[in-house]
Amino acid sequence: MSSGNPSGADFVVVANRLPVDLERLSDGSQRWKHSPGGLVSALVPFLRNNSGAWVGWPGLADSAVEPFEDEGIWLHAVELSAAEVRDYYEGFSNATLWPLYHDVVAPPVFDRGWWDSYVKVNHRFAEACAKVAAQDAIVWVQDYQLQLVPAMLREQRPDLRIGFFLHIPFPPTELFMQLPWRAEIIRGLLGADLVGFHRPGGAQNYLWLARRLLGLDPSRGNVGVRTRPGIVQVGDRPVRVGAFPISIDSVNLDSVARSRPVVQRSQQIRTDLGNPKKVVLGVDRLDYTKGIDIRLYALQELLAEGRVDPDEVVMIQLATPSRERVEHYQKMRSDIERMVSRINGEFARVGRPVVHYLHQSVDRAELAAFYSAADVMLVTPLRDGMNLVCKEYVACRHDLGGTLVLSEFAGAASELTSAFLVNPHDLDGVKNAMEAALSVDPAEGRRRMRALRRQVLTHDVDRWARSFLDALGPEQTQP
Ligand code: ADQ
Repeated sequence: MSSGNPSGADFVVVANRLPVDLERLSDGSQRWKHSPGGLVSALVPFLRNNSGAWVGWPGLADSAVEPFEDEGIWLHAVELSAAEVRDYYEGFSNATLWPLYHDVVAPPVFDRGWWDSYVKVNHRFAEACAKVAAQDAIVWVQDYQLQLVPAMLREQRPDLRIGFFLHIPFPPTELFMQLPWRAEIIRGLLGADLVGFHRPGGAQNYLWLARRLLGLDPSRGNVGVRTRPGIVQVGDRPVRVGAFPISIDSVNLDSVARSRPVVQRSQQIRTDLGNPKKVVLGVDRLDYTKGIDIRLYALQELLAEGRVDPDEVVMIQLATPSRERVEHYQKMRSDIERMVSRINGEFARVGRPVVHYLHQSVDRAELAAFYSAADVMLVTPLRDGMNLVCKEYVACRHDLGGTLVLSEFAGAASELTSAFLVNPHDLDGVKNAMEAALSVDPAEGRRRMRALRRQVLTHDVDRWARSFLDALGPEQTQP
């Protein structure tokens, strides 16, 4: 057991990915690219003020990288082989856990080889973190790829204060019970002092499973846990379990959307579209949980029934390429692209497509311009831990324009109650909500948007990070 690292970092974030991506260029050389997500910007102040470090995979297989400092934060790369990327990441993380935790909207694959790789790679992350963390440091482990790290790390470094946050939904207990390695995952998370979920339902499911899977019979190798509201008692060690709904850097995005170049660009987008009466927008990682197909079906039927006029309404779907080597994603991409061409084949005119589909990532300013240009924003996931896109849309609408159609199955639905909430499994309900959003009375639209903005601007990602870290150990971190 290591006795701790006196010269190490006092605050360590452990995540599957580093906040920078290593890219291999066509000439064989490599370079780092910043990937400025909300999580990174929320944690940067804590990292800088607490001699912070970040442990993660740089995004390229078989890349050994020495630790280096980037903008005041030490980055420690964990190396993964090509086989580990296939088995731990694309396999167990994205073809077992991802579908299982999203209500099995695709069938999860249970493969013992993938599980072995998941255990091995989680060990490597725990070891890397144990080396980097100073005595009594705070460690914050992120997400479903690393659920075994808390217990593995506690075994090596009992001095640490360990938090874990799950960014995706935690599933209903009946579904979780399908997992052959269910007890191992619950035990892995119990190594933390605080386990956080987006929604109280996830926390409750976890508490139930801890009792059911680990608490019944200590003589059979169970740890003998007891649970009470919000706490699992592991021997004399309490593990707190709670809900911490994540958000975005709302104030910053609001000011990006107000900037002159973004306002001009958003007008330009409408002009480029031929100044339609209404612009409808979808923005997603191209993932089968996001319900992109549902909104396309709904649009197609509304057009066919004459409830939407193709001369007046244009839809834009921005889809970031995602997990392109996982088979299910390849099929979904071609299904969606077929639907887009079918709608355009039936309803477009020359120079006037009804659906503009961009399988591309755009930068933050461009994204803000799209949000500002859209009259109706469609966010229709079958299941989503939170969904940040809907919050980003709201943050960009300082003009109180725009209407949000939001799935009840996104974590954000419990906060954004002034949206047009829909059940994405109910196609008629989605169609009705789209029609209502397209024809909303302007005063009613402004009333709804004002309420949405009040929520999003007062609950930002900084507040989320503070509330988690306060619950984990308030006296030890400086914001
Ligand atoms: P994701 O599944 O990635 O996150 P989401 O929360 O919507 O889902 O975040 C997607 C991010 O990607 C947003 O910031 C969005 O702006 C960006 N994005 C999407 N398409 C883009 C495009 N074409 N160009 C540029 N940017 C694009 C997981 C969980 C969510 C949870 C988050 C955070 O699945 O439920 O909200 O983590 O915890």
